Amino acid sequence: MKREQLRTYFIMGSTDASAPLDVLEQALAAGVTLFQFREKQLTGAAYEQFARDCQARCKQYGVPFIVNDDVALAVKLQADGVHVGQSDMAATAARALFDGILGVSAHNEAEIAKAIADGADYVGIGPIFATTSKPDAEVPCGVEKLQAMHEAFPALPKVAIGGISHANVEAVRATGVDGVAVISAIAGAKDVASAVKAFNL
Ligand code: TZP
Ligand code: MG
Repeated sequence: MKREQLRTYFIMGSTDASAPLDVLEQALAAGVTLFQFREKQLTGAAYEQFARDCQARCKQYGVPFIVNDDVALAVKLQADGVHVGQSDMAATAARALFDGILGVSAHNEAEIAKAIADGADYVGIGPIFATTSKPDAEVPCGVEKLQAMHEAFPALPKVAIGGISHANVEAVRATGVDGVAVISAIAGAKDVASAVKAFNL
C-alpha cells in the first residue's frame, strides 16, 4: 500500500451517522484518503448491501475500501483491504485468505512486531485519547507513547486512532505517523466536508 493512503482514514458504520451513505459521499468528495467499513449493527442481506453501497461510492472516488473484522466479506466483495483487531481472526489466517491490504490493531511494541511477522501492511495504534465510539477500547496511550512506537518501527505504515479531533490532530501528526483514523469527528460533524478538510490541512 501507499503510506499516503493512511493520511485521513475515515471509519464508519450505520450507527455512527443518521444518513451514513450521504456522510460517506461528502467525506469522499472532501478528500478522505481511505474508508473502513465498520458495521456493528446490521446483519445478513442488509449488512452485505450496505457494504456494497459503501464500496461503490469508494470506487467512484478511487479511495480504498477496507472491511473491518470480517475477512469473509472482504474476500467476497474483493475489497481493497481488511482490518483485524487483536481478538478478531488471527492476522496470519487473514493473510492466508486475503491478498489485499491487511491492517492490524496494535497497542504496544510486541503486538506491532507480531503484526509485521504476520504480514500486516499497516498497523492501527490506539486509542490515543479517550473515545466514545468503541465501548471496549483499551486505556488511551497518549502521543508520547505513540511517538515511541513509531520510532521503534519507522518503516511500518501506521495510523493513529481514538479520540482524534481538530484540537489534537496536529500533535498526533507531529509524532510522524502516516495518518489519523477518525469516526466521530467526521461522521458526527454538522459539516462533514469542512471537518474532513480541516483534518487534511
Ligand atoms: N479503535 C480504537 S479507538 C476506536 C477504534 C475503532 C474508535 C475511534 O473513534 P473516534 O470517534 O474517532 O474516537
Ligand atoms: Mg475488530
